[in-house]
Amino acid sequence: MEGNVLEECVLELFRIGVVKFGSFTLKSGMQSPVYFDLRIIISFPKLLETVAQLMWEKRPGTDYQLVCGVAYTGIPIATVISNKQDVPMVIRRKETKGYGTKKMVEGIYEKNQECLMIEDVIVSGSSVYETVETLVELGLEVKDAVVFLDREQGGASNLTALGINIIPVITLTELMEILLKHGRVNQDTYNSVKEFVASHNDTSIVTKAKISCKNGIKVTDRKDQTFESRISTTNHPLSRRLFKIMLRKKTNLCVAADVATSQQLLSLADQLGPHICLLKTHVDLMSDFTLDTTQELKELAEKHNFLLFEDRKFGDIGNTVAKQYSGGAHKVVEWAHLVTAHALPGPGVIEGLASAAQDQERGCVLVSQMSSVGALTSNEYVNGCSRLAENHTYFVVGFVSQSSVSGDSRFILFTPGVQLEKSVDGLGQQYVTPRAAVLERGADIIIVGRGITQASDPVATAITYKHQAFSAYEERVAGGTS
Ligand code: 5IU
Repeated sequence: MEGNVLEECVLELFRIGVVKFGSFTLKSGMQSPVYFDLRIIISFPKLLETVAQLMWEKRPGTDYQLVCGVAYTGIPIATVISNKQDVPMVIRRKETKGYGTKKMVEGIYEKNQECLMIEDVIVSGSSVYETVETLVELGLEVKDAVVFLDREQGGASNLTALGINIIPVITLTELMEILLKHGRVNQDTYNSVKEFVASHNDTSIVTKAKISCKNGIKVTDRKDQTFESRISTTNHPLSRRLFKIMLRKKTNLCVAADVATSQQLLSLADQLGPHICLLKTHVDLMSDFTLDTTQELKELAEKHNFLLFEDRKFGDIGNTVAKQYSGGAHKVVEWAHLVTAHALPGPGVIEGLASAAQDQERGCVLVSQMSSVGALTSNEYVNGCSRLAENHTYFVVGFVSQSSVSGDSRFILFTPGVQLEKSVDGLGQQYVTPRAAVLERGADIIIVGRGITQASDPVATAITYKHQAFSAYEERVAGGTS
């Protein structure tokens, strides 16, 4: 019976133009002789209902508290399932609002609820993976994903390896068999698709970390690993130094000294030095900057054992950033261990900075997400940053971010927008507490500016931030597996 419903459904999908033959470029850049475009299903409500029913019947479990459709075409299918089966639904946004994972998911949910994923087509499985990853980060249990069509290009095995059980309603081969049997395609078309499937069955996906599901996949996420264990996995000498400083001084606090004079900068560095692992500067704010100031700063950094971090946010082509970094009045490369860079220009910005650093021990931190309201750091940008970092581990130490943008334990996550109370500053800055930054947003190091520099007692206040952030880190790794 189900066989007939499925066959009729496939023939109907073919009739309305969901299945196309020719030469198509897939999202991954791969050329394919067949394209399956289920997006138009929303124009055929009855057929949409059939598709949703066929998918629901394939669910392996019996006790889902939620359904979630992968954007975009999974969403209308999941909506129909949710409505017919009376199972509440959640939606994961495709574009981030630029902050926290929580804001990426709409709908009401509770930790440990089991969610069934719904997707129209899988090629490599990356869209399913990204959606599951967000839901798992929020504490939901996601084991099963029903997809309408498996294009048999490696997606199912990619996801199985990550602990996600993929159940297709139909594979591309089965779909072609139905079309051939009913004379909708000829033998040549059938053969060309078969050959394509046979020669394109091993796509891969880039993953942040393995998904932690009840089915026992080991969590290897950065957040769960101690700084000690990360010393041996990172290959950047400055990351290793920073981990050692944090452990020795029991501090993951970076102070942002946005001050106007050398005297203020040096005084803060000396007073706060014992409590910080890193001092972040904007030396272009200073009216009396000279290289003598940086000489004294370097001495204080040695005396108190912290590193220097100039937040210049380099963002031009390689040739220009190389000159900006080594030249001008500030000669940043000569004194700052770390600098920030935007990923917008692509690999050239990192290569330019690295060329100017020559053989000095220097590194950069990519701005992956910003703390300000309405930041334009989309998901695609964030993923692009991670890929850039993975390809340039000799120079990239980590990311400035507002969420756990990478599960890769080699990278250090720096989170600004931190104060003792959740608040805003009137010019777009948004603050979370040190605990929330470390435990909810996955920060390794918190960056605090005015919360400390404008406090009536900056030293006592820095000690409070230091304790809160470091104990949150200890709590985080105590809950981990390594
Ligand atoms: N900073 C942010 N948010 C960001 C990035 C950098 O606040 O997303 I990238 C900088 C700006 C300032 C410091 O130098 O971090 C935070 O200072 P306050 O804690 O005073 O807001």
